This record gives sequence, structure tokens and C-alpha cells, in this order.
Amino acid sequence: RESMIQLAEGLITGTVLAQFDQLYRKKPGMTMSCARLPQNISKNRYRDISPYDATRVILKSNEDYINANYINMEIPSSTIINQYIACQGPLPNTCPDFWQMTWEQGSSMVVMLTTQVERGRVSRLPALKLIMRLLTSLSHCMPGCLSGAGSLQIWLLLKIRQVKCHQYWPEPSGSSSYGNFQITCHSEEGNPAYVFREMTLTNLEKEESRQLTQIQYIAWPDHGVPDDSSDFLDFVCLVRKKRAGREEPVVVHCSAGIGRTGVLITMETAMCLIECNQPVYPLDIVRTMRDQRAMMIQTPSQYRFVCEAILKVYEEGFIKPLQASLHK
Ligand code: PTR
Ligand code: PTR
Repeated sequence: RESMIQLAEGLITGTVLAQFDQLYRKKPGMTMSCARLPQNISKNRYRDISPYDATRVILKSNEDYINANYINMEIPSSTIINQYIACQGPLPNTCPDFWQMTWEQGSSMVVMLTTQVERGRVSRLPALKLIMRLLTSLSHCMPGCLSGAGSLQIWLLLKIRQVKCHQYWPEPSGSSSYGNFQITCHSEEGNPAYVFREMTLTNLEKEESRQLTQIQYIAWPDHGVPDDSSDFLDFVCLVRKKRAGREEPVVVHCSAGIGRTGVLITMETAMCLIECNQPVYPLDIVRTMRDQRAMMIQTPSQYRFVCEAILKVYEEGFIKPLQASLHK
């Protein structure tokens, strides 16, 4: 209760956000040199997002690199340690690695917090800038093309969407191979906020299969916060419910695997603490995460969002039953 009063006051006075701003984004002394090796450069979705060497997930093959970290969240005074693997959204060339990791770590649950494409902040897209420049010079050389090039530019601005994550699974009732793994998707159901998929993951070499559940939250742009905190809280409850009884790490990813992934892990940890009657200090949660993967929770608005959601959970004596959770 004490910690909740502190949090509520801190949100009003602004100290909560000020402390978040001051927190290190990378833990001092942690190296990230594996991500920089020449053979691994193409396996990173973003140049500026790399895993710590010390906590990275190591694939059991010669090419052992994937942009992913273990994140363990201990709940004091209980035996609970929620284990996660936080990773980037797979790229076309890292899908086999993603499934290999999921298999080797024994994970049977994947939480996805991004859509495959989003309307990008196009002004920052280098490829688009290049096209624009070409169009502009074209219209200089051939004045007749001017209006055509101009409208094409506008069309591009509206249409270009940015890929946030490769679709690393097949369409429902379809089957695809990714390296040594075959994935079959049996079902897909959901509501406007999230989608559930049941899949079978087959290791072709070992001729063994396992079941896997993927839950995708679709109402959450990167660098932003979810459209609706009660939808999001329902979603986190669902993750908690689904993970019950699974000891293995839950694989969590968004696009970079830091912003939205950090918010989800913070929220689940806070819910767990509240259930166990432990104080909740969100900044400690963020620090613990950042000690294991840099930059977890990306923006102050994401941090504010999760702090407000924690207060809401506490005040409403949550944990709300998952009534209306799923309808086809
Ligand atoms: N992060 C990219 C870079 O550093 O090059 C640029 C970038 C920035 C890309 C924001 C996407 C961004 O946001 P979103 O698609 O919402 O807009
Ligand atoms: N360089 C990218 C940028 O700043 O836009 C990295 C980045 C992309 C960081 C997405 C965070 C992002 O959000 P999330 O971790 O929620 O996918």
C-alpha cells in the first residue's frame, strides 16, 4: 500500500518520470560485442539495438547468435521466478534461428506485441528518401513529368508502410518450413485487440513435435502506448493465465524487443507482486530488466502508461476475470 501511495504521488508531482529519465538505459560495464561481429550484423533488425553478451541466448550451433536476452524476474518472498526471453521481431533471414531458439529453450508460448507492418514515420525512412530524391531529379530533367512525379511522391507518403516484424509463421491451416523446423498453424481466433494462434513446431532432424501458443497484441504502435489500458490489462491477465504451470521461458517480442516488450514484462511482474502482497517499485523493475537487456521500456509515455496501469490494477482489486476475452 505504501509503495502505491508513493507511486500515485510521484505521478502527480512528476518525480516518477524524472527518476525514469535518470535511469541508465544500458547497465554500465556490460558488453555487446557479439552483435557487432561481421557475420551477425545482418541478424540485427536495428543498428542501435543489441543484446548484452552476458545474458544473450546462445543457439546450439556454430552460428550461435540471435538478438535475444534472458530476462528473469524474481518475486521476493515467493518461489516464483518469471522467466522470459526478450527478442527482436524475426527478420526473414532469422526465422530459422528464432524457431531454433524457441525449440532449444523449450518455450511453448510466444507473446508478440507488434503487427507485421505499421504505417511508418516515412520521413525517416532512408529508402523512401532515396526514391523521393530520384523523383525530384526526374522532374527536374523532364518538366513534363513534374505533376506525375509529384503525385507519385504524395501517394508514396500515404502508402508506404514499415515492416516491423517478418511473419514467421504460416497462415491458419497452413504449414511452412524454416530451416530445420516445420511450423503448422491449426487455429487463429481473437478480437480487435489480440489474436491467438495454436501451432505445432516440428524439429525435422529429430522428428519430434511440440505444441506452441502464440498470442499477438495488435493494438499497440511502437514508440507508443496501447490504445486502451483495460484491453491491455486483459491481455496481460491472459498471458499470466496461459503461462501458469509452464516453467520454461516465455518468448516475448515486439519489433526491437525493448519498448513494448519491457512494458509487458513490467506489468506482469507488478501483477505478480500485487498478488503476493509485495510492494511494487516500478523503477526497480525497469532496472532489473535493463540489467539483462538494454533500453527496456523505451519512452517516458510508456513508463507513465504502465505506472498508471499498475495503480489501476491495485485500486480495482483486480485481477479481473477474463470474461469477454475471446470471441471469433
Ligand atoms: N529507428 C530508426 C533509426 O534509428 O534509423 C528510425 C525510425 C524511427 C524508424 C522511428 C521508425 C520509427 O517509428 P515508427 O515506425 O513509429 O514510426
Ligand atoms: N532504431 C529504432 C528506433 O529508435 O526507432 C529502434 C527501435 C524500434 C526501438 C522500435 C524501439 C522500438 O520499439 P519496440 O521495442 O516496442 O518494438
